[in-house]
Amino acid sequence: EDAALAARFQERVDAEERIEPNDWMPEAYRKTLTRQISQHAHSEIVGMLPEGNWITRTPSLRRKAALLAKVQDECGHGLYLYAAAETLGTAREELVDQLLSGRAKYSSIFNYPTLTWADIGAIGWLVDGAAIMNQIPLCRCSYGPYARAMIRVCKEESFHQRQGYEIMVTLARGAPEQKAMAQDALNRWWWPCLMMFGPPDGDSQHSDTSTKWKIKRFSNDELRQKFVDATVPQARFIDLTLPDPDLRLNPETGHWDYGTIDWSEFKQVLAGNGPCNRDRLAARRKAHDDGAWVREAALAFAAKRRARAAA
Ligand code: FAQ
Repeated sequence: EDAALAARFQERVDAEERIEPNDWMPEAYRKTLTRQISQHAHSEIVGMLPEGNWITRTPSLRRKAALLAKVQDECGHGLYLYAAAETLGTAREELVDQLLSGRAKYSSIFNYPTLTWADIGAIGWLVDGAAIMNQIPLCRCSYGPYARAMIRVCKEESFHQRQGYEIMVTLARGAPEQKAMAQDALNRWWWPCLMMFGPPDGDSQHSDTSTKWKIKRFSNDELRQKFVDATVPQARFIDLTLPDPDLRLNPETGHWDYGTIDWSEFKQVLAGNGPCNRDRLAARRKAHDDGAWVREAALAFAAKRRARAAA
């Protein structure tokens, strides 16, 4: 690669200029962004499944309307993100194929089951809360299409987070059984949510280059800490207990110190051995197969239109 082009590229990034699809960029920049954006897209699409599980069993019509809207938003985010990834030169069909064949990653968090209604509250509160923490800085990502997509996505995630927290507030102030259900969901989702931010900084292989290229603005551990600090008072407000006996305010740093994360669990989930990995991929494959007729019809229609235009 041309060293002068690479230097010019880095200058533009350092000057906070946005890189656009037709601009020159290092191959490794294109590759890591395609990786991250497509993983993000897959996460949105697979992320519809745990909550989709409860659409037919919401406790009220109002809850159903909100949950339906949220899950539809996630689908929209996925499509938006596939479109952003495509601007880097890989076709959506190829990206989807990577997911369905098990070659692509998606967020570890979506490999956990939604056992009770309270899980829908916990996902909105914690999973969307973590997603926002990670995505707000991505609104300033050096790659234009990704940064712009994130602005709208973050606005919607913020509504999702409130929706989830409000479910938790309602349960936590309800009957003892409801409060117990909320606590149980918090117990199960807390640690996996901390893992969403990725491996500890020392083990994060992409962080150095992604920071240099201003894809990442904060490290995995920095965002994880921000999330813990933001969530502790929210849990206290509804009188729920975070399942971490080591959690305490550090008077020197002003941050909440937390206990040791079980990274072996994270590795197992990434290796395909989480509680729901197989179910999630099976559901996506079935949806893809069931939708084959739509793709065929769309292609046939496009071919007809082309033939008509040529005639
Ligand atoms: N799960 O070197 P790093 C949502 C992988 S929110 C699985 O630190 P990087 C909204 C990583 O890919 C969730 N894999 O990597 C929603 C890499 O593997 P690779 C999606 C993980 O990229 C809410 C390896 O470990 N959000 O969907 C995870 O610098 C509710 C080494 O890691 C995004 O994708 C993990 N948790 O930092 C939807 C945000 N963590 O690729 C429905 C955009 C790490 O070499 C319902 N992504 N890995 O094979 C990012 O910000 C970054 O990619 C990080 C990882 C921070 C996730």
